[in-house]
Amino acid sequence: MQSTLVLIKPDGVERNLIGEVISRFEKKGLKITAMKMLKMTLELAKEHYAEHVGKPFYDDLISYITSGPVVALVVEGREAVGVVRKLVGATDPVDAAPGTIRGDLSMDEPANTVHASDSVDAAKREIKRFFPGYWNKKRVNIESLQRKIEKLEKENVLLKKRAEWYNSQSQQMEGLIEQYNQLVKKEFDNIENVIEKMGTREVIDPTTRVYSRDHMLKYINFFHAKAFQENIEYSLIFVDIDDFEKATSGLNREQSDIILRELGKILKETVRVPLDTVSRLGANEFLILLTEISKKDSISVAKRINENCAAKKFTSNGKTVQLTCTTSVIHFPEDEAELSKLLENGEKLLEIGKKDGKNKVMFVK
Ligand code: FUP
Repeated sequence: MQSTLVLIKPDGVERNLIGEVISRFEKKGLKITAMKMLKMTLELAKEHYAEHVGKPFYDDLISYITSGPVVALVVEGREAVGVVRKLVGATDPVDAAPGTIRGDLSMDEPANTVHASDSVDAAKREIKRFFPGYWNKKRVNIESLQRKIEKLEKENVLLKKRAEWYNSQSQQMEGLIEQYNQLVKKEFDNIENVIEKMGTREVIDPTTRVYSRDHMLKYINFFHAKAFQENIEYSLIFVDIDDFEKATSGLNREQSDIILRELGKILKETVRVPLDTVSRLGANEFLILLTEISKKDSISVAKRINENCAAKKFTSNGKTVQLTCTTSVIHFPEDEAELSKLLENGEKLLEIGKKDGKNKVMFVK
């Protein structure tokens, strides 16, 4: 990048051509980096035109250049010295090509509108002459830019180091996550094996989210033995939905499963979970184990189940469904002492109840 000195001479200022001249440099793509208006002293004029001392036009030149204000500019750009000289045109405006400043705007010497440095060395000297601090400022600017670059380079190195560190951390993390996933998978496989060995895959019925039939029968077996040994009263309540197919006609399997799940929820809400255990025995049939309860209270629970079911408006796929249930209550040890008999009689009572009508509560009188 070069800098060069331009003077808009007294005739240019006098004829209001400052803007015109500057705009030609700017339009070309050069940059005005310093500018001031001044009246050249005799001393400055002599220094500036020292090379012309003794020439016939010298006196005229000096008296002309000091006759009025001039505008001094520093113009910066790639090959600025030569480019500006070309834009300015030949010294004698009569010879200057059209399109150049002198070619377009002047007719006389020495009033040829502009001066421009004729070499890089001259530019350096002349800029210093009119803008004594210019090069210092440039140097300071360059130095401060260099300092900034050094700082950025250091930061860049730090950032690269940090990025490497994060990379290595994330690789380690990925390794750990992989190890963890493998452990979890192993653990899952173990659990699957245990469930397999227990003979049932499902403790909870996925449709209704109450206990599965398998789980319930195992649990009742265990609980019955305990109740027998420790003289604990308990009841089994069998719950069957009346005419479920008919009530849910028009709904597909998934949609009627939603209603079954709702009913499972009502059952859990009606009994004393976790003291009591609700399970799904068959398609539309549930079995509930009520522990440490009298027969009378168990019958009340069965009635409440029927009431809660009848009061509920089940909805699925925009269809509202009303349901009733038939329930049977069988009590240990009052009604039966053997578990197989308890189960058998509970089912029988339920069958009798269903033949008898809907919404019945059956128990041994
Ligand atoms: P330039 O570098 O184009 O400004 O030209 P020079 O340094 O050769 O001349 C300096 C100034 O002297 C010119 F701007 C015009 C003036 N001059 C005359 O008046 N008569 C001449 O014969 C030559 C130069």
